[in-house]
Amino acid sequence: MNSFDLVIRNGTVVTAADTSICDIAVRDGRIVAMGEGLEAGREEIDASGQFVLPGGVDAHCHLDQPMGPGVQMADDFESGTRSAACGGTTTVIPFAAQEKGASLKAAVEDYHRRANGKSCIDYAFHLIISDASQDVLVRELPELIEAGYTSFKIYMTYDDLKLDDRQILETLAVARREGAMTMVHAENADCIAWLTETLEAIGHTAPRYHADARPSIVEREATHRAISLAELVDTPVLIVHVSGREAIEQIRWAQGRGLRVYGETCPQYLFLTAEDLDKDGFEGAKCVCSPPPRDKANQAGVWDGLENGVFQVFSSDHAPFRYDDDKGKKAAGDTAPFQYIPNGIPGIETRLPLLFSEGVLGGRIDITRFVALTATNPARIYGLYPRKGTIAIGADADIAIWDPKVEWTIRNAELHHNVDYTPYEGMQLRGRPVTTISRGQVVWRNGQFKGTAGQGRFVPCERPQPARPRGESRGF
Ligand code: DUC
Ligand code: ZN
Ligand code: ZN
Repeated sequence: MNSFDLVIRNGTVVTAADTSICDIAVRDGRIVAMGEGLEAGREEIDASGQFVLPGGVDAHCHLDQPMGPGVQMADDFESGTRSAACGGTTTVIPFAAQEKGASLKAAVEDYHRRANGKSCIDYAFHLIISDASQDVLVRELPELIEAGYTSFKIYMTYDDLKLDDRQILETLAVARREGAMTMVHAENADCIAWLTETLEAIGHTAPRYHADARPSIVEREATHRAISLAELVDTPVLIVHVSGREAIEQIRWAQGRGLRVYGETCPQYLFLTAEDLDKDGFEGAKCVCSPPPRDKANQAGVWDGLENGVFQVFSSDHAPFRYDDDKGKKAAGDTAPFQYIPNGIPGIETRLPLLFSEGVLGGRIDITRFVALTATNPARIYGLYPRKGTIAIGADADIAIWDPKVEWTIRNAELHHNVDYTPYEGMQLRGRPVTTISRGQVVWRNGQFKGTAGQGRFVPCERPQPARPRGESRGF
């Protein structure tokens, strides 16, 4: 009788630290042996000439997240995780979002109902705290952190989500006491509101003015403020979806001072510019996301940040709204002023291939950094490592096998999400995951999705930092 369920042979196995050519054996969904000439498995995959990478961890994506009236995300957990798997991702961390005035626990329960029986790959949840009431901060949040929801996002903009500085401080203090990780959407709400009204008053309402309403300075100021508030509380903070040089300078400055400040960026800031919002008619709405894509010089700055270590995490920020749909980008009509266009673009399946092609094969980052940015670092920062995000004995057998020789063109018709467009239509890429394995099961092979809805499991997260009880060194 064979002792291994699966053996992957002769691939170039890559972790965040090193590469080596070896075999990997899988039993009961976990990696149980690595070495040369391992004994036969019930199933065998020859990975000669291919890279064997940890499956991607997409630590920032939005799936089936309830939106305001009349707006609906196109991807639920089934279509969203199917699309992720076909792009080499094996773990997603979307958001359970609290509604203002409602319970955070109710949001988590609701989100479990949405994911359960549908997810094709494993998942954890971040929380979104939109109402930092005493009940949420003192009771609900500590209990949820204890139960494995150990990271949360807070917003400095969007009327239905934003916290003021005092509320941010109180929320950061809970993160410090309980050992959680705080993610911050850093844009100055008042600046955006004022600029939006000013633009509207002179009739500048087309999609391209979305970028003018949210210039770099608005992101830079909020990034600096978020860093300062986190420094005051002495707790780590991760600035999400960083779009360009000015915010990067703030993060680098903070890191240089020894603060635990992390940075995340996303494909839209490498591959899109504000010009993509300036298309005929309403087409620019396809690329409306916040912060907005900037210009070529900022793209270069984001590449530099990936190369030189300012960024630790590369996520999709997949926010799936259909274009030609009255619940999607056209929810307020196809001539709606930019501020009524749902924010976000799809990218859960294209995240890894874009960075692999242009970053790794383009010679900008080496493949170990690719693994760090897309799998190992997010798993570490959010408390999933070493179960997720690496290839090691004892880790879950979440693996993506990449063929660096495949050349292909991104076509929305061939992607697996439920969105009717991709902003990357027609881009020519090199390298692609040819096989994706989720806890030992092949879910994507040679262009075919092989997974099943419901095979993905919820994975609770460990605390990313030690809890520091109130009064340990400071009063909070
Ligand atoms: N901005 C966000 O903050 N979230 C979803 C998508 C977007 O563009
Ligand atoms: Zn955000
Ligand atoms: Zn987001």
